[in-house]
Amino acid sequence: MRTQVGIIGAGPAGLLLAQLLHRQGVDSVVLERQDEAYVRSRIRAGVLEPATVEALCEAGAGERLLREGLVHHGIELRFGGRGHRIPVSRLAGGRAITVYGQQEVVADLIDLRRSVGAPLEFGAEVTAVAGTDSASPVITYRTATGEHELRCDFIAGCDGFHGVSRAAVRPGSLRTYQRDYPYAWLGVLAAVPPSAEELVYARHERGFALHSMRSPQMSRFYLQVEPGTKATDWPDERIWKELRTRLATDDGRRLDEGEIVDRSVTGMRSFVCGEMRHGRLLLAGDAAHIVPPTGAKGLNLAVADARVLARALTAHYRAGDPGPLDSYTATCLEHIWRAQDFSSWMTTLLHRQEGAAGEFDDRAQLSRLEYLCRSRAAATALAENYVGTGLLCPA
Ligand code: FAS
Ligand code: PHB
Repeated sequence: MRTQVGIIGAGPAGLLLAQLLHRQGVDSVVLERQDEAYVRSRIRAGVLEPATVEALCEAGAGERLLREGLVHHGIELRFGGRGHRIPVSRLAGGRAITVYGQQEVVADLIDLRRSVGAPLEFGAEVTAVAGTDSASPVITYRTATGEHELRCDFIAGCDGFHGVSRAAVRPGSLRTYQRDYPYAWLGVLAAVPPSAEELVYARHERGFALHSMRSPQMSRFYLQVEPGTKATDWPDERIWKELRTRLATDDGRRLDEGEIVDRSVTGMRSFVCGEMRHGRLLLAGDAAHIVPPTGAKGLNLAVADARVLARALTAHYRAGDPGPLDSYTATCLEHIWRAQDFSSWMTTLLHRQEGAAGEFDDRAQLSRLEYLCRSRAAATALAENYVGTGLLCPA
C-alpha cells in the first residue's frame, strides 16, 4: 500500500490529524494496534481547553461535544477544611473549559473517520519504521492476516509514550528532558451524580484528591497514591473512605457514593523530546511529551500538536511551502513547555511529599494556596494557564 501520510496510533493525536488532513485533501492511513472496542472504552482525560473545542469543531467532530460537554467557568481549591473558588472565566478573558471524556472525543473522531470512508485499521500493530531519511519511508505492520508494508511520503508517530516511532529515532540523536514524581494517581469512575458543580482540587495532609466528572450521572475521582500501587490494592470501601477524608470540609459538604465502574493507576512524569521532526518522521502527542495529569494538559497538547502538524503538511502539499514543517518542533515546543511548567507547578502545589523536605514544602504549599485565594494576579496566572494560554492559536 501507499499513502501520503502514514499515521501510527488512533488516539486523539492520530485521529484528529487524519481528519484535519482529510479536510485539506491530503490522504492518510491510520494504523492502530488495539481493537476498536478497547480504544473506544479507554478512560483517560476529561478537561478540554477552548482551543481543543475549536480544533474539534474545525475538524467536524464538535456536534455531540457542544451538545453534551459540560461548560465550566471555575474550579475550587480545597485545603484546610475550606473551599476557595477560582473564577477561571472571569480572570481569563471569558474563556471556559469543557468537561467531556477523552473516550467521547475518540469515539466522535472514529465515527467521523468511518463516515468519510477513509482508511482506519484496528488490530494493526506497527513493528518497524524505516527510511525516514528518504523521501519514501516505510511502515511495517502486522495484522491477523500477516505482515504488511505501507509506503508513505511522511510518517506521523502518534503512538503514545510507549510506541515504536520515538524508538525508531537514531539512538543518541534525541535530546530529551525528564522529571519524575514520587507519587502516582488512582483514577476512579463512579456511576453517581457529582457532589460538586465544578472540579475540586484538594490538598490534604494524607495526599491530593480531585473530584471531577463526566456527565450529570457520572463522577470521576483521583487519589494520590504511592508509585507502584495496584488498582486491586484499593477496594471500594477504602476508596470512598479516603475520598471522604481528603475532600472533607468544615461545613460538612456531602460526598455521594455509588457503583465504581472503573479504577486504574497512572504513573507521573514530565517528559519532552527536544526534536519532534526526524527526516520524514514527525512525532505528535504523548509520543513526543508527557505531563503529570494534574494540569489537565495531556489531551490538549496532543490536539495542539495535531493542529500544527496538519497545517504544516497541508502547506507542504498545497503550497509546496517547507517552512511550517521546518519550524514544526519550534512551534510546538512553545505550547509544550508552557503546559509542562504549569502541570509541574499544579502538581507540586497540591501533592503531599513525604520526608524531611516535606515539612518545608508543606508550609510553602499552604502559603502558595493562600496567596492564590487572596491575590487576583496569582489567581489570574492560574486561570490563564488552566484554559490554555493560546500562544499557538492567537484570537
Ligand atoms: P494515546 O496514547 O492516546 O494514543 C496512542 C495510540 O497509539 C494508542 O491507541 C495505542 O494503542 C497506539 N499504539 C501504540 N503503539 C502502537 C503500535 N506499535 N502500532 C499501532 N498503534 C500503536 N491527560 C489529561 O489531560 N488528564 C487525565 O486525567 C489523563 N489521564 C490519563 C490516564 C492514563 C492511564 C493515561 C495513559 C494517560 C492519561 N492522560 C491524561 C494523558 C492522555 O490523555 C494523553 O495525553 C492522550 O491520550 C495523548 O493522546 P495521543 O498522543 O493520541 O496518545
Ligand atoms: C479528569 O476529569 O479526568 C481530569 C480533570 C482535571 C484534571 C485531570 C483529570 O486536572
